[in-house]
Amino acid sequence: MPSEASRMETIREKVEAGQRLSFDDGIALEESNDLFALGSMANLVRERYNGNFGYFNVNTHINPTNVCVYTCDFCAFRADLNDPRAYVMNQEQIVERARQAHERGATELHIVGGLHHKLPFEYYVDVVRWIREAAPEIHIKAYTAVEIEFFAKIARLSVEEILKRLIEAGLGSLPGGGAEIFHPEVRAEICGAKASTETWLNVHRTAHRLGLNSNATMLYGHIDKARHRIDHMIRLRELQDETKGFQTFIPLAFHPDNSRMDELPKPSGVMDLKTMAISRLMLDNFPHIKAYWVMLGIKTAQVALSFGADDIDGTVVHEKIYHEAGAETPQEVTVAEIQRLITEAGRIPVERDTLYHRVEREGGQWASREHIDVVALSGVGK
Ligand code: V47
Ligand code: SF4
Repeated sequence: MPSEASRMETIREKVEAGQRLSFDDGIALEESNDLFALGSMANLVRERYNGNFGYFNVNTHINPTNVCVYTCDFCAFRADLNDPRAYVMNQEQIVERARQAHERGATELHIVGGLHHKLPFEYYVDVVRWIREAAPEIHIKAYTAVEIEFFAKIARLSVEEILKRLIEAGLGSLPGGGAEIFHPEVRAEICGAKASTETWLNVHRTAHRLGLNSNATMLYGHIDKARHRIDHMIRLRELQDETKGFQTFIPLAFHPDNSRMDELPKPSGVMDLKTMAISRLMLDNFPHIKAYWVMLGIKTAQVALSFGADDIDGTVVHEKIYHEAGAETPQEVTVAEIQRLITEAGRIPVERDTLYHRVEREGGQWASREHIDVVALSGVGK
C-alpha cells in the first residue's frame, strides 16, 4: 500500500498533466488531511479554467410555496398543508418580488420551492409567466429536477413536455438542487420518496438537449461518507461528458437546525474546504465551482476562492431554505461588500449573469456582454 505522501504525489502529477482522476484518487484525496496540498492542486485547476476571476451576480430568491408532499429528513423549510407556517405566494406577491428585483438591478431570479399537494402545474407555469411579464429582462432560473419530475406526475405529461411549457413561459435555466446524494445507501435514507438519482440525471439530460443550461449540487456533511461523495461527483462528470450542459457545481453544506437530523453537527470548516477542493479536482469538465456564501458563511466562502471555487453566488435577498435551517449569514450582501471580499481574496471581481456573460452597468441600466470564456473544456481531463 503506497504511503499517503506518494499517493498525493501521483495525484499531483495527474492534475498537473490535466489527466482525469479516478474513484480511488478521489478517495485518497478524501483521506488526506493535507489541506495545503488539496488547496494548491484545486487552485491550479481553478486558475486553468477561470484565471484570477472571482464571479458574483445580482439576484433575488423566490420560494413560491413551502408546502411539500415530501418529507426529506434534512429539510427545515417544508410545511404540511395545515401547518400555520404554510404559505403560497399569489400573483401580486410574485410580481411585487420581481419588481423589487428589477429595481435592485437583479439579473437573475432563483426560484425553488416545495411540491404542493393541491396546486396544479398551471400555477408553476404562471409563476414564470408573471415574472417574465413584470421583468422581461431578468433571467429566470427555476425549479429543481425534483420539482420538474413532480410536475410531470401531476400534469401527466413527459418531462420534455413540462420543460417545453416552462421554456415557452420564460424559463431560462435549471438550478442544481434536489441532487442531495445520489448513492442509494444515502438517498434512500434521507429523501427516499422524491425523484430517484436516475430521474434527476435524466431531467438534466433532457433540459440540456432542449438547450437549457443547468447547475448541480451535492448536500454533504450529514450521514454521507467519502465513497458516496466521490460516487456523486463521478455520476455528474459522466453526464457532463455526454451533454456539456452543466455550468456550475455547488457543494451545499448541511445545516441541521429545525430538521429531523438536528442531532448531527454542522460540517466543519476543514470539511467545507476539502469538499470544495475535491469537487474542483474531480469535476474536471465543469467550468465553474460555486462557494455559496449563504450556507458556507461569508468568511469560508471567501477562503474557498483559493480552494477551487471561482464564484460566490449573488447578493441573494429573501433566502429561506438555509435560514430556516439555522444559517446565521445575513439575508443580503451588497455588491460593494461582495467586490471587497473577492478583491481581498486576491481575485478580480467580475459581475456575471446566470449564463456567465459579463454584466456592464451604466447608471441604473445593465447589459450582458460577451460570454466569459473559460479554457476550452474539450480534451481536458480525458
Ligand atoms: O435540494 C435543503 C438544500 C437545495 C437544507 O443552482 C439544504 O445556483 C443544507 O437548489 N441544509 C435547494 N441544504 C437549493 C438549490 C440551490 C441552492 C444554491 C444554489 C443553487 C444554484 C441551487 O437546498 C435542496 C437541498 O439540497 N437544502 N435543506 C439544509 N437543512
Ligand atoms: Fe420538499 Fe424540497 Fe424540502 Fe425535500 S428538500 S421536503 S422536496 S422542499
